Amino acid sequence: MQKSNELFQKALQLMPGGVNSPVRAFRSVGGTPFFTERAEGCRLFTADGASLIDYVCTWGPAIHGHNPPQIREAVARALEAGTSFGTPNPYEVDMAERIIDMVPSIERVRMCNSGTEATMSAIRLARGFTGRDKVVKFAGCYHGHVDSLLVKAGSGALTFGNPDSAGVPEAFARETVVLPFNDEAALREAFVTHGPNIAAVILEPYPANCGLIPPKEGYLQFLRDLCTEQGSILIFDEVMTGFRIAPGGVQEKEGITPDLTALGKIIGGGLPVGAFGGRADIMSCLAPEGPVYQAGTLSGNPLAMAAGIAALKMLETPGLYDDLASAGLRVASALRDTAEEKGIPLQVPQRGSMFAMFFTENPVENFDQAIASNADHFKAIFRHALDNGVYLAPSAFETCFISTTHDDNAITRTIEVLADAIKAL
Ligand code: KE4
Repeated sequence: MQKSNELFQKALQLMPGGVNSPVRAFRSVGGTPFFTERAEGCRLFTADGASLIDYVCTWGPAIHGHNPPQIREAVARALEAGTSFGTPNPYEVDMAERIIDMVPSIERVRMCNSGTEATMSAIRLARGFTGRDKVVKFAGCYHGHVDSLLVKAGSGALTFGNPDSAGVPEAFARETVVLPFNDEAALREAFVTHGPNIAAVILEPYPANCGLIPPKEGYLQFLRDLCTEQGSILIFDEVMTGFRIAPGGVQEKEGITPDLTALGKIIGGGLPVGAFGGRADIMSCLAPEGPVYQAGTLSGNPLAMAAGIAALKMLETPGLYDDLASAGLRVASALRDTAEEKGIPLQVPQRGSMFAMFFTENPVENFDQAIASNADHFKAIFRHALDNGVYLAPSAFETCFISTTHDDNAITRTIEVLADAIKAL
């Protein structure tokens, strides 16, 4: 790791934590990060010549693996015409049409440059549309570094948010009500207390930023019905799950129609992107049609659109989602079986090509249960895997992703390495 270490020492002098995004610093798993020089298919190739089977997939976008020729060629073609125009361009129309066709609830859409921008804008839109101020979120759900969403519950079923980051004024946090996920009583109580002032409820429909926590049977429908009853906007943050769980995301899989959806990651094909969209009557409140302002210098950038359009086209491959889900189930089942043989309490929630590991006795249903799991065991698994050529998400509170390029050899090797890691605990 000599070259990576040298680069990291230099990076530490230049960038806070030596990174451009905190989780990459390996602070929660120990050690220092490797530097990647090239990525191809399911593998990262490090500055020190190592080759790693990658389950981070650049945090979700690389559903087709790294550097697929279809995306590379689409970007190269777009690049011939220039990098950015600052005017409407044909790619934006193509992208908007595809998103509206693929995501059941989206009638109109706005492109932006990150998932954070998408959720931030959806919240502002919901507040502008309803004239209400409060927003309900769930402990453990991450929606990007939006001031008003960087808050999490104290203890107890219902609390005012306390800032989870310096720099977030108490006044902002007070407008955020943080609840435990999968708890219908807490939701009902929040609406009894704040109902007429709740602009929106925002959630990851499959929370995947605290490991992976599937919703209980009926919970999403309960949320939908309560928001309808109370006139609050239901926002699905599908930045991660959109186009990953199904072409139309979790909302297609579960048959739930949110009012607004935030998107990102896969629709950029690896380039910076975000999008939000939903009911036409809500979206018509957005400038320049309506009073809710939102903008972006590079929103709808032709290179990002070209990459994303290529990625969306590739999702039309017959059997793609079934194959991804089979691979996810194969890994999850193998890990469960090994842990059971070894007598290690391990939960491996898996949805499609997403899986996580919680070292704990019982299925995890909320954030408090997630953080009670054995993070030291996860760190040991992470380290053993990395030392043996398998790169898992560098935190117990992230989710792993499988791509269409994780072939049988890669999955078989991964299962061998992770089984050895579990046996060594
Ligand atoms: P970005 O602003 O990072 O593009 O998207 C924020 C975001 C919003 N919503 C969900 C459900 C997300 O998962 C994310 C970003 N995900 C994290 C990791 N789980 C990105 C990695 C990072 O922060 O470096």
